[in-house]
Amino acid sequence: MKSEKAKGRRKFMKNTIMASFSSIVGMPIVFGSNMPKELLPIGFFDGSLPPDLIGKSNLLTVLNDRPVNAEAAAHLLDDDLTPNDMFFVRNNGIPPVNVDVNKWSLTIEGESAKQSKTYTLQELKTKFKQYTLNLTLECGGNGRSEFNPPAKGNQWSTGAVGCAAWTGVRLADVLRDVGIKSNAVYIGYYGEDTHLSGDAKKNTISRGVPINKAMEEESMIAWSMNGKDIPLLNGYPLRLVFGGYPASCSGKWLSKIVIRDRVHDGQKMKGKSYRVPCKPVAPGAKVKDEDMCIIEKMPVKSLITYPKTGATIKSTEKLPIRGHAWTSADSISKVEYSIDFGGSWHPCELKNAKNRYAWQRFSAKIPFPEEGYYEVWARATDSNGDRQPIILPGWNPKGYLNNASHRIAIKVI
Ligand SMILES: Nc1nc2c(c(=O)[nH]1)N[C@H]1C(S)=C(S)[C@@H](COP(=O)(O)O)O[C@H]1N2
Ligand SMILES: [Mo]
Repeated sequence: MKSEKAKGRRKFMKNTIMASFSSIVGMPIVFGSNMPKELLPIGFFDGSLPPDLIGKSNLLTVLNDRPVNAEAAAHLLDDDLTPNDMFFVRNNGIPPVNVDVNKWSLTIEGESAKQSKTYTLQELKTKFKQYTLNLTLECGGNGRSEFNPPAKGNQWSTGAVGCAAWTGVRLADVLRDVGIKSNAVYIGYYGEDTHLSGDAKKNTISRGVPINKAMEEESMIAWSMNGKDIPLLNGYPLRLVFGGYPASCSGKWLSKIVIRDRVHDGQKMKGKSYRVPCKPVAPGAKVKDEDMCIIEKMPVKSLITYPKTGATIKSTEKLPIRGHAWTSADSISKVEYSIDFGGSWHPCELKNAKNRYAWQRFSAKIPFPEEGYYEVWARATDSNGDRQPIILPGWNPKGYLNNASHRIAIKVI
């Protein structure tokens, strides 16, 4: 028989757990005392998601749950701005727990900083001018699953991309407030997530961007996504956002930025991480680390978000299609579609972006000559004249930068 003391302790534990459940669900769990202790409230995780995916849609495809990596299928990314719960998650470690926004601060330091300075979140919000920009984030490994020979790592399909309205301050304004020495070359970030090993001394990831990218007017330190707090999994309460560069540069749970007099040498800046062969190599080739170059600008790309692949349409009707196109250049200049496996291309309608590095909406109404199976392909060209390839671009050891045309299947009956 259990002692009264042990029973009391269990009851205390249960009440504490119930209180934290209630705070996450956002209201009291009325019959909580009846709830078997093995159960997690289903409202925690939208039905089918593991509790680690709090705040995310249960329609996401979970590629990995430790660390969490999840993406949305192409047709789920149809909104002009990607809803917070549909935005992909790419974690290298474990997000911080019990974030206290009132205590959150950001320190700027480094060899090329004129001083070391710490700002509370509140100071960032009041001291600097605020901006809201639509910025596209795409993981350098988006589309990795198509490479052959296969590349190790999360097997992203097409969904490690999203475009949200980010609110925050310009990184340049904050860096200038601290003072930048003339020998500055790069900035690096540090976040408050924990290494999978649990070792507090190890960084999960600490990447960055060249100083000229950091100083662009679209480079942001953001605390809000689509008018709401950034979801915990996407970096709550503070993150960097760099459109046009691999999303790995956009540090989440941001607590420190270093201004460096050399290329930042933090975790995942070296070896094969986020680097590609400086010169093209044959598929499957072994590449020496010294022949690998850091990925900077992301290539032009597009995604068909309507209809869903496999859709059926009557031969008497025109098929409406739409999607998004994005680039690290100033803008997308055209998007075309093909229904004859690239034999001929036809222009899509294209909307202007709200600002640089926002994705741009394209659409078309497609007539089909007769009944049968078709594929709709889309390809974008940007203002630099760069165009998406139809087949897989250069193989590389870690499967980065796949910007091949997106294809959907259509049955015409
Ligand atoms: N602190 C921290 N920042 C991070 C990461 C991380 O694991 N920890 N992952 C990076 C990578 S590889 C990507 S692709 C983006 C993903 O951002 P998202 O999860 O908000 O979509 O965050 C980047 N910033
Ligand atoms: Mo990434």
